[in-house]
Amino acid sequence: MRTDQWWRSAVIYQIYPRSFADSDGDGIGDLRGIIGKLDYLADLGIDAVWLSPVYPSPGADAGYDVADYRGIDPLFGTESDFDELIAGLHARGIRLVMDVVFNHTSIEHPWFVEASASRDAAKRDWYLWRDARPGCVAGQPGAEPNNWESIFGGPAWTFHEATGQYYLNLFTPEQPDLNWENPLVRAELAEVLRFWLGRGVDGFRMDVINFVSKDPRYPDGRVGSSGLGDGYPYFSNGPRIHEFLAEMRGAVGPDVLLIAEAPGVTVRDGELYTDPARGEVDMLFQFEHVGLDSGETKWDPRPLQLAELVENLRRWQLEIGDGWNALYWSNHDQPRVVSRFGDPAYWRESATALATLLHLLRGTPFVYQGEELGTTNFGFTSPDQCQDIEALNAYSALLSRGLTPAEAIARVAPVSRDNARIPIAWDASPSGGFTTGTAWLPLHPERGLFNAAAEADDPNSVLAYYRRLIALRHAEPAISLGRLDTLELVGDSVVRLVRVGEGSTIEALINLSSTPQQVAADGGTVVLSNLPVSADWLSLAPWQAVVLRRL
Ligand code: TEU
Repeated sequence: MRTDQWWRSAVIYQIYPRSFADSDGDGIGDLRGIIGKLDYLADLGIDAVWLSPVYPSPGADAGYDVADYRGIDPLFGTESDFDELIAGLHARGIRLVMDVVFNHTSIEHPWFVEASASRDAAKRDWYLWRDARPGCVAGQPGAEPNNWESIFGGPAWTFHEATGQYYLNLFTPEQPDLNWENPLVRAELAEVLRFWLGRGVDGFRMDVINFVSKDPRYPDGRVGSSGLGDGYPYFSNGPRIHEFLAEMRGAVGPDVLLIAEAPGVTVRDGELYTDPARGEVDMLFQFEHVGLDSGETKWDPRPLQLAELVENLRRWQLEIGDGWNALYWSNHDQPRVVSRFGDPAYWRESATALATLLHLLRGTPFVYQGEELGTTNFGFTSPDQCQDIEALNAYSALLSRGLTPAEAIARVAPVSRDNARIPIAWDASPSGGFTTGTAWLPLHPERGLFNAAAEADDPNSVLAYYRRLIALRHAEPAISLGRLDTLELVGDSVVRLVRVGEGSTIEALINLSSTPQQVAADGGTVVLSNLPVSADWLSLAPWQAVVLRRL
């Protein structure tokens, strides 16, 4: 059993290092850039930082293709910069969570270099090699061992000419999947966790960790509109996943925070993964609520039904049992929430209303860099403004399906991961105070509106509201530890949420629409609101959120 569960009342801030702050003018954010912003993080009041990968990487998937699990990419700084970062965080009472990408390595990782040298290489079995489909000519289209589609498009198998076999890559061909059936692989990965604990880190966010146990039969999946098969039922939450996770927990001990990123989990899976009695991981990122506004693929948008969103959140709140949710609207893979579930015309109000809903739920809220400033989507008009492999592949696939360039970019722009990855605006200047050079992705055209300098001293800013919201969670055990009593949609667009703790009850009324709404409230003391509260409680302005302590 855990002794210290600090993360239950914590708020965690995600840093995507290449877009946070650039200290050396190369246009790419780095560790010294983060060191320069530690007081900003402390002022925000967050308890921990989750740092997206800073390991050596050729960058096929912006660092999620790791070539050395124990190093720091010189792009981001030196070993001593890392030590200084961790010391600076700890000095401010902020913990550090590293991102570990253990489902796959980079093709440049020495393990893969060795494994691909020959069929009888000592490390051959560290990856998932298979022969061509029986009766097919290896290397020819359709000869892949099965029909699984890669998450970034195209077949999930890459033919390796030199040794005449295929390797599995659920993401890009530059990200070969590791073979977790091999105990040496697992032992080595466990050593990596212990290495970083030795460097002083406090926890790990485990990238697509529920993909590491594959169904050993590798069956074909159901064929979708792309002509390829859906392998999810066979690679996600596979037969040995709980055993593998328990093994990783055993390697780090009970007090290290483990966060699973787990696409495709149901709430029942989530309960098993995060059940404290089982002790596998402490919390979990699931994907159901960020799939409610798309069809078969993320490039097929459909309007969000608020009732569906509220019902989905409610289910994850109530059915996770003794488990624990990681709460998020955004991260480096998701578009900006104001453009997605809010209204850019009311960017301040909708940013703060959505934040209120998320931060009043039971679980650990995550703030993705720039979310606390109210940042909106970029509004991409050309693929030249994007760099993400997923967006660029999707753009080409849409063109080859007969869409015009204008139609294709219109489908990609609202959901491209680049929306989250454009640099943070620290001020309104042309470089946004992000770099003295040329930023690796374009700066936001509206950085005059949402930048840290403009918001820092403005009591009505989104940033100031996030500070109050985070402080409220720390001050109010009903929010951090209490149970969820009610989460419901009142009328078409007001969310009512009630949290009950020992000796106190907190209620929130949140208008998630751009029209005024009438509500009936039981009354209480206002502890937080993003807009002036009407004297009679009865009217909520567009995107108004009111948090009350019940009498
Ligand atoms: O993402 C896992 C994942 O399946 C999705 O979030 C996916 O990246 C995308 O959003 C689908 O539209 C993790 C990382 O967060 C992501 O950045 C990596 O690209 C991916 O794993 C591979 O490591």
